[in-house]
Amino acid sequence: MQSEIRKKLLDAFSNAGDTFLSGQYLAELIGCSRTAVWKHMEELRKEGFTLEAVRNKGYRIIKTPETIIADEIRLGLLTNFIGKNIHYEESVESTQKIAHFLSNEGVPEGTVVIAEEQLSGKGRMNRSWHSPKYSGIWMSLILRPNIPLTKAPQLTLLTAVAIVQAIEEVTKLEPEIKWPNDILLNGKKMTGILTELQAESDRIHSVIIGMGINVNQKLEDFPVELHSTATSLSIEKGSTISRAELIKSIFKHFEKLYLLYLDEGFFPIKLLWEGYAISIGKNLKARTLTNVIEGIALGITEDGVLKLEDKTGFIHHIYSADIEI
Ligand code: BT5
Repeated sequence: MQSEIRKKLLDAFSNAGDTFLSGQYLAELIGCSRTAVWKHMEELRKEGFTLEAVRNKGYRIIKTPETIIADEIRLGLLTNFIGKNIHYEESVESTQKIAHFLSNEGVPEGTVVIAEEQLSGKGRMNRSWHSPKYSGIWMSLILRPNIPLTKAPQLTLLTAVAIVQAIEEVTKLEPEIKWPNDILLNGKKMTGILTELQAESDRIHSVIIGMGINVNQKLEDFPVELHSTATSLSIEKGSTISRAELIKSIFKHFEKLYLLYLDEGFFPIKLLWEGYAISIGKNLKARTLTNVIEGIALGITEDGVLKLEDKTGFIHHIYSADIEI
């Protein structure tokens, strides 16, 4: 919906209070047909507005969507640096883009960019990430760890553990991790993680960790092509979940794991990760950029690399791939 039309509609409803506004009135107000009004109302509903439509009376808004209030996150936040500096936006192309920019500006480690909506959310390898308004957590975290470049993928695994622990704490659901960057519920993808680096030769300048978590979407809010593969926490739980509470919990678990990692290395994180992983011991197909390898997943190495044993007994080390179980 054009932002001008959206503003006109929301202003009209805000002035009307509890009074219904007829389809005819709204059509004249924004200069379109009544069918187009109905379509606009549908879009508002998808954004999280609760609407009432009554024949011969028209429409009214009963409840506006829950927005992520940065102050709500700050209140009771139990961390020292993760999430202490929040950069909040209503609508962006991609939070990753803003995080890269802010990182270059020298913002402190632990700064996060959170948006209510992404117009071109990014997945890996230039794929897109569907990020509708008010219903998910779309955020990018800026880190500046003093680790070699090759160890950066470990942070994707660490992030997955932090998100799973937070989801368990807040929703009591029990998600599983699919190597390297997916979190699933009932076999469907509910979270994706995108780790990007800013580095010179072997020195990491910063690591930007993008987290996309489907929280309050209904099935019909996903594009049709994702209906059989994607899910949200609220679909699985059957109730709405507070995004601010979940974000706070992710920050808490992340900081704890990250400090442990900087102190003791990847080993303790690896143990936790293995406890949540679904792919281990299973027969998998790994699609890399150049190859498809089939075999049994033996586990991950000390560096977080997937070990896959093929039919001949050869053990492949997979650094990056899409996995089919
Ligand atoms: C990922 O890529 O899973 C990484 C997603 C990272 C998104 C976050 S949101 C905040 C930050 N800002 C960004 O711009 N990105 C990050 P990949 O493994 O390549 O998976 C992408 C594939 O997942 C797509 O090709 C779709 O098939 C599917 N997909 C897209 N949107 C989805 C969604 N909302 N839920 C489940 N699956 C989705």
